Amino acid sequence: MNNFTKHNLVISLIFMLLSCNNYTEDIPVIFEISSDWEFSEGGMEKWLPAIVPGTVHSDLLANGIINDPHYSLNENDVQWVEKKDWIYRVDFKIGDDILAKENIEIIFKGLDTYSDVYLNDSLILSSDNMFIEHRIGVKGILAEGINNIKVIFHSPVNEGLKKLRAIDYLIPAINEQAPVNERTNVFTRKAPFHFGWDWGPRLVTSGVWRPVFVKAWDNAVIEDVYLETRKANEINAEIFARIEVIASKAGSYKVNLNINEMSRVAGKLVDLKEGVNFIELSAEIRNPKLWWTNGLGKPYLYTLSFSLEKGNLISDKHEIKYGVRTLRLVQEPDSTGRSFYFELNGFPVFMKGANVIPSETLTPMVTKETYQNLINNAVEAHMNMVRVWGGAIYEDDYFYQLCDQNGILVWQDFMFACALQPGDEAHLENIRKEAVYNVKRLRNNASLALWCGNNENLHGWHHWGWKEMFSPATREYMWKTYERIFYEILPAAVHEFDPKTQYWSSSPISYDNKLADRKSGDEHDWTIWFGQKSFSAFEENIPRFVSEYGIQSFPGMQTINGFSPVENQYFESPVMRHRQRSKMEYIKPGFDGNDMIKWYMGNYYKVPDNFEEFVYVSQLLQAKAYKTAIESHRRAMPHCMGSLYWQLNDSWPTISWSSVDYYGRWKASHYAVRKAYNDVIVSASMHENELKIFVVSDRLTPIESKIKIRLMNFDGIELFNKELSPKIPANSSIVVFSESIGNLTTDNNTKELVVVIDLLEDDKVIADNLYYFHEPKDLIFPDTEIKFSATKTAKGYLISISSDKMAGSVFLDIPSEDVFLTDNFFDILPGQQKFVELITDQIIDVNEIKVLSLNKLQGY
Ligand code: BMA
Repeated sequence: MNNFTKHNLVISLIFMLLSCNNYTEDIPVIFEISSDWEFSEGGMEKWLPAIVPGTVHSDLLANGIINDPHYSLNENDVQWVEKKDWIYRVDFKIGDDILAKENIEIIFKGLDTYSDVYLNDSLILSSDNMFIEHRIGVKGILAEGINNIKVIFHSPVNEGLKKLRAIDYLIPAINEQAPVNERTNVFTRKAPFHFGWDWGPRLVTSGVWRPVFVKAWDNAVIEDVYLETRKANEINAEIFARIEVIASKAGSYKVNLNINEMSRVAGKLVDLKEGVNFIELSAEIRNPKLWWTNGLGKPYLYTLSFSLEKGNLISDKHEIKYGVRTLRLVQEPDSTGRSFYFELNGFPVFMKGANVIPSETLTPMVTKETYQNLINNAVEAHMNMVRVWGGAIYEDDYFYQLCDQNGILVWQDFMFACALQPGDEAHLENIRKEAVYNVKRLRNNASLALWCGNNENLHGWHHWGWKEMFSPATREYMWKTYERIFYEILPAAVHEFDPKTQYWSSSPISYDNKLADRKSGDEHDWTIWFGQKSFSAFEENIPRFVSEYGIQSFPGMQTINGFSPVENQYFESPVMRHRQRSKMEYIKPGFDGNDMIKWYMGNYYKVPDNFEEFVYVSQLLQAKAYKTAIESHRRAMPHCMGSLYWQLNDSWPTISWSSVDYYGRWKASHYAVRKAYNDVIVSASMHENELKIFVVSDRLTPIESKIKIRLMNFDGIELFNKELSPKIPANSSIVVFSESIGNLTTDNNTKELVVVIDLLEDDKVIADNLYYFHEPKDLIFPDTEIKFSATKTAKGYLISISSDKMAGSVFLDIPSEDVFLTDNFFDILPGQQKFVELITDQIIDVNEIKVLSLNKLQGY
C-alpha cells in the first residue's frame, strides 16, 4: 500500500468514526407475528395450524378439511364455512427491551372482518372493516415472556343478515350470488366479490388477511408523509412534503430530507408538542428525471429519505420511492362536449389498459410472483393504465410499487360496485375511516392517477330499476345516502389528504356527475355483450374514455383440464355451466355467458361441434372483439383518450372476459391486445366500400415512415401494391390511405383476399396489420399444409412456421406446463416464414405440438 492510499484510508476511517460518534439510532423496533398461529371453529376447541396472513378457507384446505373449491363443483360443498365463527390464536414472546419502550403498539394491517381481539384475555379491539389497519396501544397489557393474541371472527354472513333483518327493505346488490332477500355484502365493509360475482365463486372468507406487527418506540416517530410535486419540467421540480410526526414527549427535533445521494436537501428545526405534529418542507430538484408511463420513457423513481433527530439521536427514518411527475385530468369544453384525458408532464396521453380484479378469491394467497406476472403482462401488452375496480380490494402496497416501477397508472375505485349502501351513521363513519386510511396509504405512489367513488352505482340507480324498489321516503333516504358517500365523504377525504389527485364520483359518468352520455366523462360500453350489438358498434358513437368493455372466452384446454373432469368437458356439462356466472335471464330463461359466446361465435365464425375447437374459436372471437375495440378507440383519438377492457386477469380458473387466465396463460386476446396497444399501429376500416388506413402513434416525436399496402389472394398473387411515405405527427391518429374497393381490385372473389399493411421506420417493420373484406365464417381458407420445425436455443426453442397458402389464426398448442410462446394465434401469409420463440427450460417433444388453424376447422 503506498503512502497516498494509506493516507486516504486513515482519513476515511476518521470520517467514519466521527460520523458514527455523531449520531446514534434509536429508531422504532418492528417485528411481525407470523408464525405458530392456530385456528379453530368457534366453540369446537379443535386447534389446527394456520397461516397468517391467510383465510379460513386456505387453512381448512391445507388441513385437509375441505377440498379445493376451484375444482369441479367443489365450491358448493364449502358454503357452510361462511356461516361459522372462527378463532385464530398465537403465542409470542416479548423481551424486556421491548417492554422498556415508552410506546408499544400492535398493528393489524387487515382483519377480515367482524372480529373481537384479545391480548392476554383483555379485549383490545372490535373490528368491522377489512379495508383498514388497526393500531392498538398495548403498553401495560403486554407482559414479559409469552403473550397471547386471540381473534374471534364472527360469521360475516350472519352479521350481515342481522343488519338486513333490522330494516324493512332490500338494498340492491345485483352481483351477489345469494337469493335476492339474503344478499348482505352491502352491510359489510368487505370485498364485495367474496360474496360471488359474475366471473367468480362465492367464498365468504374470514381471517387475519394482512400481517400483524408489534411496534415499540421512544421519543417521536414519523407517522406518515404526504408528497406533492408542485411543478416539474426538464429544468427543475419542486417537491412539497407534509410530515406527520407523533411525539410521546415535547421537545426540539430536526427533520431532514435527503434525495438519492444528495444529503440534507431540505431540513428544519422544530419544537414538537406531545401528540400529533405536522411539519412542512419544500425541496427543489434541478434537471429532474421525470416519471413516465410505459412506452413514453423511464418511470424514474427517486429515493426520498426522511429522518427525525433529537440532538445526536436519530429517532426515526422513513424512506419513499417517489416518481416526480405532474398529472392532470383535463376536461375542457369542445365541440362534442368535454374532453376527458390525462396529461402527464404536460403531454396528453392515451390510456391503454384493462381492469384488474384480485388474482385470488382468497385474497391474501396472491404471491409476489403473481403480482409481478400480472404487471408484466400489462407491461408486455404496452399498457399504461390499469383500473383497480370497486368490487374488490384496495390492493396490496406491492401492487402499487410494481405499477410505480413499471410506469403503469392506476385508476383507483373506492370499494363500491353495482349496489347501494346502508345510510346509518355508524356505516358512514366506517366508510369515512376506510377512505382516509386508504387515501393516506396510496397517495404517494406515482402510479395513482385518479380516485373514483364507485363502479356503476349511479348507472344502476337510474337504469336497473333500483329507484322503483323503494317507498318514496326510503328512496329519498337511499339517494341522500348516495350523495353523502359519493359527493361528501369520499371527496372530502381525497381533498383533505390527497388534494393533488382528481376525484371522480362514479364510473361511468359524464361531466358534473351526470349520467354517462358519451359526450364527456367515461363510459362502460356493454352494448356489445350484454346488449348483443355487433363488434362494429365499437366504431360507432365512440365515448371519450372507455373504462370498460369486453367479451368472454373459455380458457385453454390445459386450464380446463385443471378444473374439470374429462367427462365434463363439453359445452352443456354441469361443470361448464357452473363456471359461467354471467346470467342473462332478460334474454331468455337460463341464458348465460356460454350461450352468449356461442351466439356471438355464430355471427363471426363457424361454430365447431368439437369442444376443443369450440374453446379455440371462443378465444379467436374474444381476440377479434378486443382488436376491433382497441383499434376503433385509438383511431378516434383525441376524441377518445382511453381504452380499458374488462378484464385483464381471473380470480379462479374459469370462463370469463379475461385476456390472461388464472394460471397466467395468455389467451388469444392477450396477443391481440399487445399488438393493438403497440405505440404505433396501422389499422384499416371500411365504410360504404371505402377502405381507409390509419396510423396511430403515441410517440411524442414525429415518425418518418414508409407504408406498404398490398392486396393479395390466398394463393399469394398480388393484385394491388402501393407505397407511401407519410410523416406521422407525434401523438396522433391520421388517415394515410383512402380508396374505394373497386379501385383496388376487379376480382369479385373478395372472400379469398387480404389487404396486407406494413409500416416501416428505417426500413424495419414497426407495425403491421391485415384486413379481410369478410368475417372469418365467410372466408374461404384454402387447404394448405402448415409446416413447422424447432431448433433448441438458450431460452428454449426457435420455432419456424410456414404455409404455402394463406393460413388463418394459427394456434400452436403445447401441452406442457411453464411454456410461453412469444406469438400465437396469428395468420401466415402465403409463402411467409414466421419465427416464434418458445420460452421454456423443459425438453419439448416437437411432435407433441398441435397446430390448429381456421383452414383445418370443420366447415372451412
Ligand atoms: C362490469 C364490472 C363488473 C362486472 C363486469 C362484467 O360492469 O363493473 O361488475 O363483473 O361488468 O359484467
